[in-house]
Amino acid sequence: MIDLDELQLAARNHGMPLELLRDPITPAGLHYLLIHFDIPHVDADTWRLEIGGLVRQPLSLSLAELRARPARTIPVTLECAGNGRALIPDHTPSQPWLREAVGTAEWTGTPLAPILAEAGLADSVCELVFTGLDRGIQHEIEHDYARSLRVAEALGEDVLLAYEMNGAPLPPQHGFPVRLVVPGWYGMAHVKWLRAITAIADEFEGYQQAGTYRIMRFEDDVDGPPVERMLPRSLLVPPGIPDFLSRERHLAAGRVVLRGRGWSGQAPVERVEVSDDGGATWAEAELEPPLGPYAWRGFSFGWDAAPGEYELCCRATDGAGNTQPPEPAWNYGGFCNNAVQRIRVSVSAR
Ligand SMILES: Nc1nc2c(c(=O)[nH]1)N[C@H]1C(S)=C(S)[C@@H](COP(=O)(O)O)O[C@H]1N2
Ligand SMILES: [Mo]
Repeated sequence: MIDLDELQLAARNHGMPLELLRDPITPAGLHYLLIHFDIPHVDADTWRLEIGGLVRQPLSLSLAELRARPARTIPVTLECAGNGRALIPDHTPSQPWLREAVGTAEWTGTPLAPILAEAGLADSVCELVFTGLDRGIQHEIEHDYARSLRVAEALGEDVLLAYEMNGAPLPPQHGFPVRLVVPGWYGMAHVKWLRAITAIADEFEGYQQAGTYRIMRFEDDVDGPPVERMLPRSLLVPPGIPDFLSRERHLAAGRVVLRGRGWSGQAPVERVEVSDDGGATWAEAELEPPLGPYAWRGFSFGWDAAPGEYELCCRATDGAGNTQPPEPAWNYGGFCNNAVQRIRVSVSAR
């Protein structure tokens, strides 16, 4: 069960209502939200992005200067690494997501790689550190929210300094004025309220990099593999109508088209299967054309619903052969739970 500390986080950070899976692009106000500390107040006129550390030419860019650079818009699915945490027993107390910490927006920004080229990375550079304007205390460590990327990842052609979400300036809660977008990676890499990019010669030791986002076997197990790219996952638009409290679904017998979306940060989704018996048997869903290489892919499945009780499931497989397990793999942080979704459905005679 969740405690009051977790409820306090859940009341600040909202998920995407799963019925929004019907839309390819999630409206900004319905996209999930994860904010570790407070939303910083930012004056766009005086804000600057400082690019420094081991570079030949440090840069200081205003919002107008960033906006004047070449722009790209990419639909990107973002998912919190803790999505599904509440369904993992005995995890560290944290944001108690069920399955709703996901959304897809069109992010507009300027590619990072040419800016790093202009700054001129020294040969000794190992990682780039991305620091936000937000500060707080986690695990008794006071720090600015900061994450790093290895040079090769930071130079990826689709990594953006994004200043628009769905064609409008970033809302305060999503990182105004500028956030990092690292397509394919779990949410923690997409640093909001960006203030600095620093080139360093070692591996970054900041708390959000070295002290968490690891597959931990016990508290303070920081030697586990780092959490990076999203594992494949798929979710159904909940069919029929919900019961207010249990959220169990109710529908009338007959043909229903089940719809949903699947994604993976490892490789594009190539297959989705649906089950109406809790995963005992599976049938192929039909895939919609992809929205882009980093966005969820729509699917549909024609289901002949006879009166009875069902457990609907769906399962995505990506082009690298990764798929979803029936049960979560346990880890102390409650990360990367991509177990198949289970929806209780009650079908009544017409
Ligand atoms: N500066 C900063 N960036 C941040 C965070 C944060 O707390 N501070 N949270 C991260 C996490 S854990 C996630 S899942 C995503 C959530 O992005 P969203 O709120 O725009 O959906 O932002 C990431 N970037
Ligand atoms: Mo997250």
